[in-house]
Amino acid sequence: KNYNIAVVGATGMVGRTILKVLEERNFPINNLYLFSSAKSAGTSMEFKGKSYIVEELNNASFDRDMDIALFSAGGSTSTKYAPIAASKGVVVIDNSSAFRMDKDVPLVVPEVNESEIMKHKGIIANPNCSTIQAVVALKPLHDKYKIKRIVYSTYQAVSGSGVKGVDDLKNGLANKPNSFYPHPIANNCLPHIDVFGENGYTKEEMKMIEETKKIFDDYNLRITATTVRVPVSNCHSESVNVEFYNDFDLEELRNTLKDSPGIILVDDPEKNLYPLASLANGNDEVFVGRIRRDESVDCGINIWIVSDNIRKGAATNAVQIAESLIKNI
Ligand code: 11C
Repeated sequence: KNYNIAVVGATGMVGRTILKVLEERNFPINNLYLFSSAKSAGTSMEFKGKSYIVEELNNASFDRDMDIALFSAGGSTSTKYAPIAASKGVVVIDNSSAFRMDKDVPLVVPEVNESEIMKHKGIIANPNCSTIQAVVALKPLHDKYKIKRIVYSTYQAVSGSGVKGVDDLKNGLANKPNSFYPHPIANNCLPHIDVFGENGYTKEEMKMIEETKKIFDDYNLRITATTVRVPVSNCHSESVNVEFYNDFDLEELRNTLKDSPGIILVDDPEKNLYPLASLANGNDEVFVGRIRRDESVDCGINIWIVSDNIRKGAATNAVQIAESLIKNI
């Protein structure tokens, strides 16, 4: 069977990558509908050698025979239009943070909690990019050794901010009046992603903390995070300190990661081999390395996790959810 698919936010960085991933993975599509804001409507886009004109999203956009809508147009568009699409029987896979913590909305990374997908009531949420890559790597370890506490420290690429972030890095050192970041991103590390909350944490940090708990369905996990924007174009890197309840054999732990879905182990420091943004770029897997015992606690490790935030962190994860969905509809 082929499916009628809509991509909302088709002209954006993630939207374009969704189209690329749908094409690469030969997703069974019958009709494809592309939507954007008024600003980009009318743009012509290619999919499998055929041209499509992007339509302006409006209240009647979902009045057609559609099976799945992949939304990646920001929180306010999702808040307004995802419920409209869902009310018309279209299953929404939403990339924004609008519905992630809603208890009726599954928050899914297929390698981790695919079975949540079919509990949906019309909307399925794609987690934040920095959360996705972390939970892919941590899931097999949580299953085997039971995680007690996680300390996330991230080194996040400017593509996480979309075109505006990429332009800031390209524009170099000058903090021009129309810059997106509050400080120059070139030659800098900004410990500031999204807005600050009353507890002193940024929204990005709180997303990592709360989304991890929801995806693992484990609200006893103790998690803290510091998220940092770095002058890298694409791919988020993360230093993750994990403490377990149960002891482990380091070699067995390493093999567990190597044999788990969606993970590529790159861990041969003597040959200078460890995950890098330049290695992960353009790939769908989560790269894991620098695995070593945290000698300051009884049962803990430090690991380094890198993945393409636009692909596995957004587009690919959404398409994987769609692939899982069509196995069941
Ligand atoms: C960043 N993680 O790198 C953000 C981008 O909630 O989907 C994605 C924000 C989100 O800036």
